[in-house]
Amino acid sequence: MSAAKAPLQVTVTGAAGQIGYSLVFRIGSGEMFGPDQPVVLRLLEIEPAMPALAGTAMELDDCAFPLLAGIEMTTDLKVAFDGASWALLVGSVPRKAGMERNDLLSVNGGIFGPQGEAIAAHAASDVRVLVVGNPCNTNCLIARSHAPEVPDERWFAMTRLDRNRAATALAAKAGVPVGAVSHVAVWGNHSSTQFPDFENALVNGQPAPSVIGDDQWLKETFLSEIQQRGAKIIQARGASSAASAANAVVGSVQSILSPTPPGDCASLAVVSHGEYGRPEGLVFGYPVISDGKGWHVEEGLRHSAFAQQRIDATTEELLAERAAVSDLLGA
Ligand code: NAX
Repeated sequence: MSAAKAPLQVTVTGAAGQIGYSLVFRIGSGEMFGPDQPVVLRLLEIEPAMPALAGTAMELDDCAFPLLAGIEMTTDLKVAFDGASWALLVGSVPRKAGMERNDLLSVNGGIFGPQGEAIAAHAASDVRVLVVGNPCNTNCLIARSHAPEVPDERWFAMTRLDRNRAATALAAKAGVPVGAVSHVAVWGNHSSTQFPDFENALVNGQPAPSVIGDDQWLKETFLSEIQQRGAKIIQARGASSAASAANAVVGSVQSILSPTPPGDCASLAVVSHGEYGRPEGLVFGYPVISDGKGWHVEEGLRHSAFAQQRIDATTEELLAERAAVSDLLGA
């Protein structure tokens, strides 16, 4: 019999929040890292949320998850990231009425800079970081700039929820189960300028545009539905996406850790090295291929002038965000 694996240290920030309340159970159950991988949850919160976090931890205890080897609750960055192999940065300050996007960027910069420093100083040498808290691409850029020791390929921001929304919409339009849709990637920013790439998406292995046969729907209805889906959920639920966001965190991690099926791609925002002519250093949504150990941005995809214009627009937005936080960037 092989020896039991050592527990994996997994940090979740903002763990008492809505997404955290769904996410930590899916990690504790073993769903994220597999049925033979024990985990220790390292849960970071701010002081006012510690009582709620204690409640979440009680519920984790009450699940009696055999793979949950420990729960650490803390407000201290050093404790939170100590030995972490995965840092899931969910906690952030939501946009409040009257707050400009630039205010939001700088408030969150104040959170993600110190977290980047703490990751560099205290996390495990194999740490991987997934930023969920919005604006996630630029928060990831800020954290990474404060942790230059952590290689570029370990940083990710989440576009998976947009990808899942896009896959579901394409499947509904084509009249097929969602599992028949593949190779869906969201390009650029996780914001309303994102480009969910329907041109390279596949339905039963065939190009989605030819299967769907309705260009106008793809260019207008589909794009705006995916770009505005988050706002629609808020309208309906009175709160932003939570369970589906946690589900997308699970999917993002699995898409990094598991080989990408042939003909498919993962959708992740990663540090640009100039792929497809995007500026270096931006945390940019791309199609990604993983072999289970490493990953690369998928090469050789083509875009129409229409798609290129959208990709350029989301690039411009990310450049403007980077300029807005320039004084919060580290090295
Ligand atoms: P909540 O407001 O329910 O929870 C956020 C939690 O973060 C709170 O418990 C708060 O106390 C904590 N927090 C705040 N500052 C902190 C700090 N400095 N250190 C540690 N914890 C801190 O938000 P929730 O609905 O869970 O969403 C979390 C973030 O995910 C938001 O920024 C949200 O915009 C973002 N989202 C990102 C998505 C994506 O696809 N990338 C989709 C879902 C979601 O909108």
